[in-house]
Amino acid sequence: AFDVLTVGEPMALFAATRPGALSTVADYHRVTAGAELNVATGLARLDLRVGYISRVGKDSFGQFLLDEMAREGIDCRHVAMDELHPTGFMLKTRSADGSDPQVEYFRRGSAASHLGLADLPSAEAGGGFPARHLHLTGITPALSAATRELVFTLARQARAAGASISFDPNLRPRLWPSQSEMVECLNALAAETAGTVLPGLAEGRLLTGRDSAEGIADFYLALGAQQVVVKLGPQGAYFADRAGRHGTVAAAAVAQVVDTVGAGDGFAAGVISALLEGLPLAAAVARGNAIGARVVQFPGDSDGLPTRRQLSLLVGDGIPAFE
Ligand code: KDG
Repeated sequence: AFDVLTVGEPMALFAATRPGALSTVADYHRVTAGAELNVATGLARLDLRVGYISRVGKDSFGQFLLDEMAREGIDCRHVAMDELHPTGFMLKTRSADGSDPQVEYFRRGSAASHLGLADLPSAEAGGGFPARHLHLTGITPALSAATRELVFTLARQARAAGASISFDPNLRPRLWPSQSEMVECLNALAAETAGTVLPGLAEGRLLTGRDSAEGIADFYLALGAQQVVVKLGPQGAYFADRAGRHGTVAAAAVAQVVDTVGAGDGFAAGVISALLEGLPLAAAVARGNAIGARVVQFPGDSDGLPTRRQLSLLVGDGIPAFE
Protein backbone atom coordinates (compact mmCIF):
# COMPACT_ATOMS: atom_id res chain seq x y z
CA ALA A 1 0.00 0.00 0.00
CA PHE A 2 1.01 3.61 -0.47
CA ASP A 3 1.65 6.01 2.37
CA VAL A 4 -0.12 8.72 0.39
CA LEU A 5 -2.36 8.66 -2.67
CA THR A 6 -3.25 11.80 -4.60
CA VAL A 7 -5.04 12.64 -7.84
CA GLY A 8 -4.70 15.54 -10.23
CA GLU A 9 -3.49 17.13 -13.41
CA PRO A 10 0.25 17.30 -14.06
CA MET A 11 1.43 19.93 -16.51
CA ALA A 12 4.55 21.03 -18.26
CA LEU A 13 5.31 24.50 -16.93
CA PHE A 14 7.26 27.05 -18.91
CA ALA A 15 8.65 29.51 -16.38
CA ALA A 16 9.94 32.74 -17.91
CA THR A 17 13.62 33.18 -17.21
CA ARG A 18 13.32 37.00 -17.10
CA PRO A 19 10.68 39.45 -15.83
CA GLY A 20 8.26 40.81 -18.41
CA ALA A 21 4.91 40.09 -20.04
CA LEU A 22 4.43 36.53 -21.31
CA SER A 23 3.84 37.92 -24.78
CA THR A 24 7.30 39.47 -24.84
CA VAL A 25 9.48 36.95 -22.98
CA ALA A 26 11.33 34.68 -25.37
CA ASP A 27 13.10 32.28 -23.00
CA TYR A 28 11.43 29.80 -20.70
CA HIS A 29 12.66 27.08 -18.41
CA ARG A 30 10.59 23.91 -18.64
CA VAL A 31 9.70 22.23 -15.35
CA THR A 32 6.80 20.21 -13.97
CA ALA A 33 3.66 21.66 -12.39
CA GLY A 34 0.37 20.60 -10.93
CA ALA A 35 -0.46 21.18 -7.28
CA GLU A 36 -0.96 17.51 -6.42
CA LEU A 37 2.14 16.48 -8.36
CA ASN A 38 4.10 19.07 -6.36
CA VAL A 39 2.81 17.54 -3.13
CA ALA A 40 3.58 14.04 -4.41
CA THR A 41 7.11 15.17 -5.29
CA GLY A 42 7.59 16.74 -1.87
CA LEU A 43 6.46 13.56 -0.12
CA ALA A 44 8.52 11.26 -2.34
CA ARG A 45 11.64 13.34 -1.61
CA LEU A 46 10.92 12.71 2.07
CA ASP A 47 10.97 8.97 1.28
CA LEU A 48 7.23 8.31 1.51
CA ARG A 49 5.62 5.81 -0.86
CA VAL A 50 3.43 7.98 -3.04
CA GLY A 51 0.81 6.90 -5.58
CA TYR A 52 -0.61 9.34 -8.11
CA ILE A 53 -3.81 8.93 -10.12
CA SER A 54 -3.68 10.85 -13.37
CA ARG A 55 -3.74 10.87 -17.15
CA VAL A 56 -1.23 12.35 -19.53
CA GLY A 57 -1.43 12.63 -23.30
CA LYS A 58 0.55 10.45 -25.66
CA ASP A 59 2.87 13.31 -26.52
CA SER A 60 6.22 14.77 -25.53
CA PHE A 61 4.89 16.64 -22.50
CA GLY A 62 3.28 13.43 -21.28
CA GLN A 63 6.52 11.53 -21.68
CA PHE A 64 8.44 14.33 -19.95
CA LEU A 65 6.07 14.17 -16.98
CA LEU A 66 6.23 10.37 -16.75
CA ASP A 67 10.02 10.51 -16.83
CA GLU A 68 10.11 13.17 -14.10
CA MET A 69 7.66 11.25 -11.90
CA ALA A 70 9.76 8.11 -12.26
CA ARG A 71 12.90 10.06 -11.44
CA GLU A 72 11.25 11.41 -8.28
CA GLY A 73 10.19 7.93 -7.23
CA ILE A 74 6.45 8.55 -7.58
CA ASP A 75 4.49 5.38 -8.32
CA CYS A 76 2.90 5.82 -11.75
CA ARG A 77 0.90 2.61 -12.02
CA HIS A 78 -2.29 4.69 -11.87
CA VAL A 79 -1.13 7.23 -14.44
CA ALA A 80 -2.71 6.38 -17.78
CA MET A 81 -1.54 7.51 -21.19
CA ASP A 82 -4.49 8.94 -23.12
CA GLU A 83 -4.25 8.49 -26.88
CA LEU A 84 -6.95 11.02 -27.68
CA HIS A 85 -6.29 14.07 -25.53
CA PRO A 86 -3.13 16.15 -25.05
CA THR A 87 -1.13 16.89 -21.93
CA GLY A 88 -1.86 20.34 -20.51
CA PHE A 89 0.82 22.97 -20.11
CA MET A 90 1.11 26.47 -18.71
CA LEU A 91 3.24 29.61 -18.82
CA LYS A 92 4.37 31.60 -15.80
CA THR A 93 5.93 35.07 -15.54
CA ARG A 94 9.13 35.69 -13.62
CA SER A 95 8.31 38.06 -10.79
CA ALA A 96 10.75 40.93 -10.36
CA ASP A 97 9.84 41.67 -6.73
CA GLY A 98 8.50 38.47 -5.17
CA SER A 99 4.84 39.29 -5.92
CA ASP A 100 2.66 36.46 -7.24
CA PRO A 101 3.43 35.71 -10.90
CA GLN A 102 0.89 35.61 -13.72
CA VAL A 103 0.02 32.26 -15.23
CA GLU A 104 -1.63 31.30 -18.48
CA TYR A 105 -3.13 27.82 -18.90
CA PHE A 106 -3.32 25.62 -21.98
CA ARG A 107 -5.23 22.75 -20.40
CA ARG A 108 -8.85 22.80 -21.56
CA GLY A 109 -9.81 19.35 -22.82
CA SER A 110 -6.54 17.89 -21.56
CA ALA A 111 -6.00 14.21 -20.86
CA ALA A 112 -6.28 14.80 -17.09
CA SER A 113 -9.58 16.64 -17.44
CA HIS A 114 -10.95 13.30 -18.70
CA LEU A 115 -10.13 11.53 -15.45
CA GLY A 116 -13.16 9.83 -13.94
CA LEU A 117 -14.43 6.81 -12.06
CA ALA A 118 -12.69 4.53 -14.57
CA ASP A 119 -9.40 5.68 -13.04
CA LEU A 120 -10.22 4.46 -9.52
CA PRO A 121 -7.62 1.96 -8.36
CA SER A 122 -9.35 -1.41 -8.21
CA ALA A 123 -9.69 -2.71 -4.68
CA GLU A 124 -6.52 -4.57 -3.81
CA ALA A 125 -6.56 -8.11 -2.53
CA GLY A 126 -8.19 -7.96 0.88
CA GLY A 127 -10.11 -4.83 -0.12
CA GLY A 128 -9.69 -1.51 1.57
CA PHE A 129 -8.16 1.72 0.40
CA PRO A 130 -4.72 1.49 -1.25
CA ALA A 131 -3.12 4.18 0.96
CA ARG A 132 -2.85 5.31 4.58
CA HIS A 133 -3.59 8.86 3.51
CA LEU A 134 -5.42 10.62 0.66
CA HIS A 135 -4.50 14.16 -0.41
CA LEU A 136 -6.98 16.19 -2.47
CA THR A 137 -7.06 19.74 -3.74
CA GLY A 138 -9.78 21.98 -5.12
CA ILE A 139 -8.14 22.01 -8.54
CA THR A 140 -9.00 18.45 -9.59
CA PRO A 141 -12.78 18.83 -9.05
CA ALA A 142 -12.65 22.06 -11.09
CA LEU A 143 -11.58 20.18 -14.23
CA SER A 144 -14.86 18.43 -15.12
CA ALA A 145 -17.97 16.77 -13.75
CA ALA A 146 -16.19 13.43 -14.06
CA THR A 147 -13.15 14.53 -12.04
CA ARG A 148 -15.54 15.89 -9.42
CA GLU A 149 -17.21 12.52 -9.14
CA LEU A 150 -13.80 10.85 -8.88
CA VAL A 151 -12.54 13.00 -5.99
CA PHE A 152 -15.76 12.69 -4.00
CA THR A 153 -15.71 8.92 -4.48
CA LEU A 154 -12.07 8.68 -3.40
CA ALA A 155 -12.86 10.74 -0.29
CA ARG A 156 -15.77 8.44 0.60
CA GLN A 157 -13.66 5.32 0.04
CA ALA A 158 -10.77 6.66 2.10
CA ARG A 159 -13.05 7.59 4.96
CA ALA A 160 -14.80 4.24 4.91
CA ALA A 161 -11.43 2.50 5.12
CA GLY A 162 -10.20 4.72 7.95
CA ALA A 163 -7.47 6.42 5.89
CA SER A 164 -6.67 10.01 6.86
CA ILE A 165 -7.39 12.78 4.34
CA SER A 166 -6.00 16.24 3.71
CA PHE A 167 -7.71 18.84 1.57
CA ASP A 168 -6.15 22.03 0.20
CA PRO A 169 -8.82 24.21 -1.47
CA ASN A 170 -6.26 25.71 -3.88
CA LEU A 171 -8.77 28.12 -5.43
CA ARG A 172 -8.48 28.55 -9.21
CA PRO A 173 -11.57 30.68 -9.98
CA ARG A 174 -10.92 30.73 -13.72
CA LEU A 175 -11.30 26.93 -13.89
CA TRP A 176 -14.85 27.11 -12.49
CA PRO A 177 -18.07 28.14 -14.27
CA SER A 178 -18.94 30.48 -11.38
CA GLN A 179 -17.69 31.49 -7.97
CA SER A 180 -20.80 30.19 -6.25
CA GLU A 181 -20.31 26.75 -7.80
CA MET A 182 -16.69 26.74 -6.67
CA VAL A 183 -17.56 27.68 -3.10
CA GLU A 184 -20.40 25.20 -2.84
CA CYS A 185 -18.42 22.30 -4.30
CA LEU A 186 -15.27 22.89 -2.26
CA ASN A 187 -17.09 23.30 1.04
CA ALA A 188 -18.99 20.10 0.28
CA LEU A 189 -15.68 18.38 -0.43
CA ALA A 190 -14.20 19.72 2.81
CA ALA A 191 -17.18 18.22 4.64
CA GLU A 192 -16.82 14.91 2.78
CA THR A 193 -13.09 14.62 3.56
CA ALA A 194 -13.60 15.44 7.25
CA GLY A 195 -9.86 15.46 7.82
CA THR A 196 -7.20 18.15 7.72
CA VAL A 197 -8.26 21.28 5.81
CA LEU A 198 -5.45 23.56 4.60
CA PRO A 199 -6.78 26.87 3.23
CA GLY A 200 -4.81 30.05 2.71
CA LEU A 201 -6.25 33.07 4.54
CA ALA A 202 -7.64 34.76 1.39
CA GLU A 203 -9.09 31.45 0.18
CA GLY A 204 -10.62 30.75 3.56
CA ARG A 205 -12.26 34.18 3.62
CA LEU A 206 -13.78 33.67 0.19
CA LEU A 207 -14.98 30.15 0.99
CA THR A 208 -16.42 30.82 4.44
CA GLY A 209 -17.29 34.51 4.53
CA ARG A 210 -15.37 34.70 7.85
CA ASP A 211 -12.63 37.24 8.23
CA SER A 212 -10.23 35.81 10.79
CA ALA A 213 -8.17 32.62 10.73
CA GLU A 214 -10.03 31.55 13.91
CA GLY A 215 -13.38 32.11 12.21
CA ILE A 216 -12.31 30.11 9.15
CA ALA A 217 -11.06 27.26 11.32
CA ASP A 218 -14.31 27.25 13.33
CA PHE A 219 -16.32 27.08 10.10
CA TYR A 220 -14.52 23.92 8.91
CA LEU A 221 -14.48 22.29 12.36
CA ALA A 222 -18.26 22.79 12.45
CA LEU A 223 -18.46 21.17 8.99
CA GLY A 224 -16.75 18.08 10.39
CA ALA A 225 -13.02 18.66 9.82
CA GLN A 226 -10.69 17.07 12.38
CA GLN A 227 -8.25 19.96 12.18
CA VAL A 228 -7.73 23.11 10.18
CA VAL A 229 -4.54 24.94 9.31
CA VAL A 230 -4.91 28.43 7.84
CA LYS A 231 -1.81 29.58 5.96
CA LEU A 232 -0.88 33.19 6.72
CA GLY A 233 2.08 33.65 4.36
CA PRO A 234 4.86 35.68 6.07
CA GLN A 235 2.88 35.44 9.34
CA GLY A 236 3.16 31.64 9.44
CA ALA A 237 0.06 29.54 10.01
CA TYR A 238 -2.82 29.23 12.46
CA PHE A 239 -4.02 25.79 13.51
CA ALA A 240 -7.01 24.49 15.45
CA ASP A 241 -8.35 21.01 16.09
CA ARG A 242 -11.51 19.38 17.39
CA ALA A 243 -9.98 18.89 20.83
CA GLY A 244 -9.71 22.66 21.23
CA ARG A 245 -5.95 22.90 20.70
CA HIS A 246 -5.03 25.95 18.68
CA GLY A 247 -2.19 28.38 18.08
CA THR A 248 -0.06 30.21 15.56
CA VAL A 249 3.30 28.92 14.37
CA ALA A 250 5.59 31.69 13.10
CA ALA A 251 6.91 31.48 9.56
CA ALA A 252 10.46 30.42 8.83
CA ALA A 253 12.71 33.25 7.70
CA VAL A 254 13.12 33.83 3.97
CA ALA A 255 16.21 35.53 2.56
CA GLN A 256 14.57 36.47 -0.76
CA VAL A 257 11.24 35.55 -2.28
CA VAL A 258 11.86 34.37 -5.85
CA ASP A 259 8.53 32.70 -6.70
CA THR A 260 5.57 32.08 -4.40
CA VAL A 261 3.91 29.36 -6.50
CA GLY A 262 4.20 25.91 -4.97
CA ALA A 263 4.70 27.17 -1.40
CA GLY A 264 1.31 25.83 -0.35
CA ASP A 265 2.11 22.45 -1.87
CA GLY A 266 5.42 22.31 -0.02
CA PHE A 267 3.53 23.29 3.11
CA ALA A 268 1.09 20.41 2.56
CA ALA A 269 3.94 17.94 2.03
CA GLY A 270 5.46 19.06 5.32
CA VAL A 271 2.23 18.81 7.29
CA ILE A 272 1.19 15.45 5.79
CA SER A 273 4.58 13.79 6.24
CA ALA A 274 4.84 14.95 9.85
CA LEU A 275 1.29 13.84 10.72
CA LEU A 276 1.98 10.41 9.20
CA GLU A 277 5.08 10.22 11.43
CA GLY A 278 2.80 10.82 14.40
CA LEU A 279 4.04 14.33 15.21
CA PRO A 280 1.62 16.73 16.92
CA LEU A 281 -0.17 19.25 14.71
CA ALA A 282 1.94 22.22 15.88
CA ALA A 283 5.14 20.40 14.88
CA ALA A 284 3.59 19.40 11.56
CA VAL A 285 2.72 23.04 10.91
CA ALA A 286 6.29 24.08 11.74
CA ARG A 287 7.59 21.59 9.16
CA GLY A 288 5.06 22.92 6.65
CA ASN A 289 6.27 26.45 7.29
CA ALA A 290 9.91 25.43 6.87
CA ILE A 291 9.28 23.72 3.54
CA GLY A 292 7.02 26.51 2.27
CA ALA A 293 9.73 29.07 3.11
CA ARG A 294 12.30 27.03 1.22
CA VAL A 295 10.09 26.65 -1.86
CA VAL A 296 9.52 30.42 -2.30
CA GLN A 297 13.27 30.90 -2.68
CA PHE A 298 13.36 28.87 -5.91
CA PRO A 299 11.87 29.75 -9.31
CA GLY A 300 10.06 26.48 -10.08
CA ASP A 301 7.13 24.92 -8.23
CA SER A 302 9.08 21.97 -6.92
CA ASP A 303 12.81 22.72 -7.11
CA GLY A 304 12.80 23.93 -3.50
CA LEU A 305 11.18 20.79 -2.09
CA PRO A 306 13.78 19.30 0.26
CA THR A 307 15.03 15.76 0.50
CA ARG A 308 15.00 14.21 3.96
CA ARG A 309 18.63 15.28 4.40
CA GLN A 310 17.99 18.83 3.22
CA LEU A 311 15.01 19.02 5.58
CA SER A 312 17.26 18.09 8.48
CA LEU A 313 19.58 20.94 7.44
CA LEU A 314 16.89 23.60 7.67
CA VAL A 315 18.32 25.53 10.57
CA GLY A 316 16.42 27.06 13.45
CA ASP A 317 15.96 30.47 11.89
CA GLY A 318 14.47 28.76 8.87
CA ILE A 319 16.98 30.06 6.35
CA PRO A 320 17.71 26.96 4.33
CA ALA A 321 21.25 25.69 4.31
CA PHE A 322 21.54 25.09 0.58
CA GLU A 323 23.62 22.21 -0.65
O1 KDG B 1 0.01 25.02 -6.55
C1 KDG B 1 0.80 25.16 -7.70
C2 KDG B 1 -0.08 25.08 -8.90
O2 KDG B 1 -0.83 26.22 -9.00
C3 KDG B 1 0.66 24.94 -10.19
O3 KDG B 1 1.60 23.90 -10.15
C4 KDG B 1 -0.26 24.76 -11.35
O4 KDG B 1 -1.74 23.05 -10.65
C5 KDG B 1 -1.59 24.15 -11.06
C6 KDG B 1 -2.75 25.00 -11.27
O5 KDG B 1 -3.78 24.47 -11.62
O6 KDG B 1 -2.67 26.21 -11.09
